Amino acid sequence: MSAGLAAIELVRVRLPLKRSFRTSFGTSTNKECVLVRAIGADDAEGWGECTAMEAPRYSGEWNDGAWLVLRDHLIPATLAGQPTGVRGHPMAAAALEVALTDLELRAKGVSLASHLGGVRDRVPCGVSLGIEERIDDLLELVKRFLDAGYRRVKLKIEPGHDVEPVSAVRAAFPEAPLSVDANAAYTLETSDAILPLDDLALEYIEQPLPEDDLLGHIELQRRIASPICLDETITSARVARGAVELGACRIINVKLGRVGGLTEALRIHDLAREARVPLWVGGMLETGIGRAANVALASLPGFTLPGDTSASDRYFEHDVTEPFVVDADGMMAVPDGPGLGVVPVPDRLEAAVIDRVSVWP
Ligand code: SMG
Ligand code: MG
Repeated sequence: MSAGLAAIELVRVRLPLKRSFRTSFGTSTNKECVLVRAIGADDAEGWGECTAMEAPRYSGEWNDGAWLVLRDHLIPATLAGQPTGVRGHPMAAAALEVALTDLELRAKGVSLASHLGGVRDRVPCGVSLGIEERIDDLLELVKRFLDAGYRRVKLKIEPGHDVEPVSAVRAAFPEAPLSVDANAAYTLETSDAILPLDDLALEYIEQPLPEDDLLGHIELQRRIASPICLDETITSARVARGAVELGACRIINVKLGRVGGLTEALRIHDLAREARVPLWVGGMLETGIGRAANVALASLPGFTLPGDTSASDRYFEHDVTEPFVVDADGMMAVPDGPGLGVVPVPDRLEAAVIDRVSVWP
């Protein structure tokens, strides 16, 4: 992979979020992440985005750790043409893999979507809404995004903010495609509190229990009719196979970062498709760089459900790329240019940069 690589740069960016985003594990007011820029011998570029956040709360990765493992381990090994030997750090590894793939595909003039085997030029979009203190604010947000055409609205829940707000949304929008996401906030024992959600015709209940509780999810899935969708639990194709075969979930959320990159995401795609388990592409509040990769992945045939692939303006006043938009029918165009099909807009990127470092061979 090192052929034609002159250097790899890490660029840390911070973008204010238009509205703070609260989940069961914390509140984000800014999007801060590490972008990877692979530089070819001829000054060609390839970009990737690390989906870790500022603190290790969604998973064990976080931006400072990603910066160091990329700078001191993943990138030096890659520039030397050696296997990295790194365990863990899937989000950091995925960002590097996407940047190298983008560089390579740009040289060939092939889009990431067609390289991966995409079959759609537009993908259906959902939106994920954070926990709101006031139910009226939540109802107003749900209305805004349904009116904008979004094809599924996901509501974040946690103990104390679950059955009541979700029932209110269901009552106000009887036909809307709704789901919930607990980000692992319950245990099998405390999950009795969310059993009433089973009567609200949800598309799925996402990650109710801790990521390592496969047995708990199997048991809970036996008790409820709504499909369980796993997110945090699905860290590899091997885990996905176990979860599907044992009945721990009926739907899978695929995130490139969480599973360690494109190669592993394709393995999960293929096995889930064979097992007839519907997939959708998750989100980590990505900038346009990460979003481009997500949307390319969502163009594959197994991704039949709307993803957390929302428009740039749902998150940011100014993205680092040209904004991604959702059309009135809830669909987003898959970039068809070479590689990711998008690049950072120089002055937008500069406005967001908070740190950078280059690593040479
Ligand atoms: O990208 O629109 C987005 C956010 C989607 O809810 C979302 N992501 O567990 O699925 C999830 C969360 C993880 C990140 S919360 C900041
Ligand atoms: Mg989730």
